[in-house]
Amino acid sequence: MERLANTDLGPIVRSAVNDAVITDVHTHLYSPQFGDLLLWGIDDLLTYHYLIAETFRYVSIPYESFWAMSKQQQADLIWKTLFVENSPFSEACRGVLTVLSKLGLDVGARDLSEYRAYFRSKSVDEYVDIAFNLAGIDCAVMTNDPFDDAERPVWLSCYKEDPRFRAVLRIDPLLNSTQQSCEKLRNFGYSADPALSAQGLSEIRRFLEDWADRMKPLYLAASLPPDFAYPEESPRARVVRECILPVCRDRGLPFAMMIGVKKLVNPALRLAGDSVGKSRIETVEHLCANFPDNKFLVTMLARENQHELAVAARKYRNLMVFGCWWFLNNPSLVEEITRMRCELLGPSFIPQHSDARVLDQVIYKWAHSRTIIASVLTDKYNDLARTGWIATEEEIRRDVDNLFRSNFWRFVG
Ligand code: RAT
Ligand code: ZN
Repeated sequence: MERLANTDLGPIVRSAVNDAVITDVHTHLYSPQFGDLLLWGIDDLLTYHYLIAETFRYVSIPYESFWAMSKQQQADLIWKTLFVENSPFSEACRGVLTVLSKLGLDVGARDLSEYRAYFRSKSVDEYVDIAFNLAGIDCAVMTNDPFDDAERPVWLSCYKEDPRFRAVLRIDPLLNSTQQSCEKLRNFGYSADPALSAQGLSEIRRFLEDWADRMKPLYLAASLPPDFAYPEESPRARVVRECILPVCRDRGLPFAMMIGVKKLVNPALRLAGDSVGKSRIETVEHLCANFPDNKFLVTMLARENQHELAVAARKYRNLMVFGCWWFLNNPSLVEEITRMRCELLGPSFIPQHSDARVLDQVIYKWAHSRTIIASVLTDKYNDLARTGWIATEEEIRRDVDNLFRSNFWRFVG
């Protein structure tokens, strides 16, 4: 018994987690052929919307003056405010420093011009490989919006598959502003009507089918507000029932629901102006129970929803919980949520996605997540060891691969 009490599987778990090849199941990255849509480098890192929100904790300039600045001027202000005049220990600030350090740059020098010079010396194509290698990811799953005027032309003209990036058909406007989307659809040649007639609904389905053919997405996705309810009598619920679920079911595609965003509580902050609210688990339960031939990837934004979401996943095998999203992607919350999910679900969930908007961010988001996930798993395997069940290295590597990669690929089929 003495021997078992002293068993420490930490070193084996840490090396399994550090070696794991990851599929990053939700990012906002693009393959290089999307041109400027793929953000990378120090100025994009510093102007990440998480850091913009933090900067306005300190600066008193009008919002509009900030938006009128060039990207480099914004980055200068953010660097001065969040890194020089205050200590950068918020998770988003620390992330920038982790990236610089993993790239081998001298973080202690605090020399922004040196960091800029490093990125000027790289081409985007070589930098994709550098970032993917340092992060240990084999594939970044994109977020592709057919309503986006910058993105749509690439799909319609010259898109070529790049094995490092896979598509996702993201359809927020269809669900969150259905009436305006119908107007857009008519401009695209689909006769969708705001009253959602039977003919209009079939046109929305045709739109989804066409874009699914074009993008070959791994899943369909939408971010949804805290009051997202199903069933209910609303245009959104009708589009879910009549369009999204049948198209997803027929093609075997999961529907990813990212629930709990309160859009633009401060519109002056633009992309940084969204917040969080508690959502209704009953919606997820109802969809999983009543559409057993559909698959649902679900993440929720409020900490308060995490326990009931993990419980729901115990009830419905067509529900795959993923990631610690956005305001939850902080060490203390990732630790708490991952520990709870392990205890309720074993290794049958997807612990994290990066949500990277800037290529470099995969480096820090995965470094930080790996450390926490390894520490939670170490405790779990050591708890087992105290019973006499000593997991082998092969078993640990199997579980880690499922968590970081294979659970996702099996679920999307
Ligand atoms: O995390 C973020 O960057 C958010 O702004 C959102 O993009 C969110 O992740 C989403 O996918 O809607
Ligand atoms: Zn996202």
